[in-house]
Amino acid sequence: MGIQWFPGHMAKTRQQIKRDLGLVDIVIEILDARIPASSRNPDISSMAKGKPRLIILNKSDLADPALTSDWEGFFLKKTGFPALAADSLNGKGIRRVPGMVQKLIAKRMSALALSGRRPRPARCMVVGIPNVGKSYFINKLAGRNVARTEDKPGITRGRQWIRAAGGLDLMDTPGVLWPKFADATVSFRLAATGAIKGDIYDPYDVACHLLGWIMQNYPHALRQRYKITEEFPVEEAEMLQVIGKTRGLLLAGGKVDATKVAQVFLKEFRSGRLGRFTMEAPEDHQV
Ligand SMILES: Nc1nc2c(ncn2[C@@H]2O[C@H](COP(=O)(O)OP(=O)(O)O)[C@@H](O)[C@H]2O)c(=O)[nH]1
Ligand SMILES: [Mg+2]
Repeated sequence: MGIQWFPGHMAKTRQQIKRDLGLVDIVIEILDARIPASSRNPDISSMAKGKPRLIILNKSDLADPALTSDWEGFFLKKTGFPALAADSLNGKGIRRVPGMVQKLIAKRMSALALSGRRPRPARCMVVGIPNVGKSYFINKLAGRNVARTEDKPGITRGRQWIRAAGGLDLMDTPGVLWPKFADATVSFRLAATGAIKGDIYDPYDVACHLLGWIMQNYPHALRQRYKITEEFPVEEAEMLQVIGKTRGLLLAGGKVDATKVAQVFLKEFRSGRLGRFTMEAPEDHQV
């Protein structure tokens, strides 16, 4: 499975983010807790060099809690930046953000105070790949519906600030970074989690691949969800057939509607109904 997709406005967006970074005290980097390595755009580290940073492992409600905790420790150890698990849909973890931000920029703020400036809120820029939850995170932090829910990279206009509790000002437009499709595995993980849209990959391929991965790594989740008691078939495609039958997803004539099963399966995975999964462990990655 390969995904080739390089939007033309990527370079422009990067320039914009670089300019905007000059206006902020700290970067809040949002990652997907299910794929912390694949959802990370490595360019941010060179772009935001020297800036304090807080890493958010968002969608942690969908991720394996033990691995999320491993990732928190890993990021702190390897990058020096603290990582915090959050669920921006329900607001879990969000309350800890202002305190962590203030701590991370305390030195910078006291330097400002020493040079005679008046205290001001901490200016934060939220960055991350599309669909990682930047808008939801901003809205939860600000306590109202302010951030645009659609990503429109490349638009230039005056920057505005959203006042949030705990002495934070958030840049109203998050920095949208494109994921890096480094290899087929990364592309697959981005597709499976829904970071990239369905029109550039085949949902059936992704569902089969994902099914294979879950059969290996979280077999009990499949058994529980689809009430499977017999031994798993070897082939993922056959497994999709089994699920299709138990779900009654049949075409006229009684054959399993494989396309439909693939869609349903992906949806159940992404919504958390199948369970909580993390597709990457820190020990397999360098950050
Ligand atoms: N389960 C879960 N879904 C989330 C979370 N944060 C965002 N979402 C969902 O992810 C999708 C993309 O969120 P959005 O904030 O628009 O992403 P953005 O493109 O980074 O601004 C939306 O459908 C949200 O419902 C989270 O913490 N948990
Ligand atoms: Mg958004």
